[in-house]
Amino acid sequence: MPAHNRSVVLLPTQPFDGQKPGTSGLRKTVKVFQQKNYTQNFVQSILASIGPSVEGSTLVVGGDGRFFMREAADIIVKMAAGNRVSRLIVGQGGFMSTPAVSHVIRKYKADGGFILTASHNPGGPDADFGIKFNMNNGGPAQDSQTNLMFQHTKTITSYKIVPEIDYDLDTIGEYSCTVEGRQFTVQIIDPVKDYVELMKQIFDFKQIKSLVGAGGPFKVLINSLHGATGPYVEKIFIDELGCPADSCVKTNVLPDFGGGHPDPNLTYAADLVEAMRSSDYGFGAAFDGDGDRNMILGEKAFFVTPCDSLAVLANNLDHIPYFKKTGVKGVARSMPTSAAVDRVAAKKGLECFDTPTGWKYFGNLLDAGRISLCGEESFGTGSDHVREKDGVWAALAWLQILASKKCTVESLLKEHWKEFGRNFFTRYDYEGCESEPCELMMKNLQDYVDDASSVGKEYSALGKTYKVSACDNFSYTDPIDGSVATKQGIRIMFSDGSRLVFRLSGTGSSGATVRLYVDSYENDGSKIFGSAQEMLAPCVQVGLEISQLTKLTGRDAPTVIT
Ligand code: VG1
Ligand code: CO
Repeated sequence: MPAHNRSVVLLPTQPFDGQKPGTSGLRKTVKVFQQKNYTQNFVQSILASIGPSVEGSTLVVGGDGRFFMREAADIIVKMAAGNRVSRLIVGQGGFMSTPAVSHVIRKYKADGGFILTASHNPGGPDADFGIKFNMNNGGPAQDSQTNLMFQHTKTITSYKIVPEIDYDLDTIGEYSCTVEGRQFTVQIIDPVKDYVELMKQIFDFKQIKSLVGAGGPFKVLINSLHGATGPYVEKIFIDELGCPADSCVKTNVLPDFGGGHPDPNLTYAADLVEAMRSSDYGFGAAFDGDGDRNMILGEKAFFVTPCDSLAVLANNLDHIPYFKKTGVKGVARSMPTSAAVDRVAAKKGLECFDTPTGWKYFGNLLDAGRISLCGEESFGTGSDHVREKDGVWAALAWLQILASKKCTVESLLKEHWKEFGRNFFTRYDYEGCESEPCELMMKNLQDYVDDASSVGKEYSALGKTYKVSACDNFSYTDPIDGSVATKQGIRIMFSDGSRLVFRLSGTGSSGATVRLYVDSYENDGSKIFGSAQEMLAPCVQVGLEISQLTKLTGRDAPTVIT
């Protein structure tokens, strides 16, 4: 029998405002999480949302290495004990990437898991922290669950904790004690091993190695942006696939991500773009803080938009051993993502779904076996192997296809455009705006879509004229459980097939971030290889005109263009 019999302590607390989980978990500045009882309140509310089955449950804990992760992991260990959880499976040091947590929940049949991350948001004492909770399918808690959490944060009066638990976060092993007569175990595991095994089951590593291993035809450059993929990338690309050690950079996980934004796009992963441009790498990839996002680049930094990446993968899944076994079911994309993948689905006779922004909306479709592949324009790509988007998986999927088809990134994409036409896409982000004018802008846009006379209106910019053919605020009914999500983004469609989408971000820690998404389809062979920014510039102008964005936010240029 374990030596100590610990007691649960009930500590009084008071609600904090604003503990409402957003697109993906609760994200606030570290300073906010460090307030007395702030983290405890939210953790207690998550545990309470599970209901009576929290007693005797097994939960997973992992985080992306950012500042405050270890403190939060320790709070969760002690509060899980206080709430009669039986077993916690914790990544060594509190560390595990988001897709790896999803896999570990599924593999060990846990009842859910905490992910300590603010994902692509910066880290450090003056930056962001976050807590996500995933369910027993390994996927993000759905709206009904996060609503329960939020309700609880508004009425909380106390939380349960065992102030002393003997365990060593940094040493792999099992630590058991007795809490009020019941056994409580903290199991510290290698955060990388299970995930690497999974990747080896999904892909043919030997074939990828023949492409990228020492002496192979392709040099790769993988950039972890000092985020959670670092240890996974080193193990997979260097140890398993035999890439030279210097082909993986920024793989040391830093609590502040080296001061940068761990967000794999052309702005925040500019060093990857630069290195690819000035050298002879055949493939480049970068991942975000918690390892679920990816950016794919070809030779000379040829950029693959996430929308196109999804479509190309959908068209070539049969080159990946996993899908040879499971077959390819349907596909899904978030609404703002371009319809490039829809064209592949149509050709292959696959079901295709259009869901709201956020991975949680793919969960039911994946669980029901309706889709094999899904993705978002925000650099998220994944499949039914886990219930999160998965950056390293996406890079391996691309490499497998390139190795199997013996082609380059650019030639694969250009062939794709020739066959299907091209969905040009761009996203403008206006980060850190004041909330009030942004809310006003969204209200005005709501009035615009409610106004019957909007359809038929014409706008001209840069020599092009657009006529509104339809507009709405996107709402989604889940085909599996019938749940409804409303107001998921203003859509303005034009008669030439172009589209504007407006949303406010749900992942920021303060203020507001406006996202303006623009896409159009082109099938004219003389235009499909043109520049997306040039192609979409007139439509962007129209978007700015309709929304009055510049006037309302005071911003004449976006923070990031994707
Ligand atoms: C953003 C993206 C969304 C993504 C979410 C979480 O949400 O647009 O597609 O699922 O981040 O990604 P929002 O509400 O800010 O637009 V991650 O990698 O930050 O967990
Ligand atoms: Co992320």
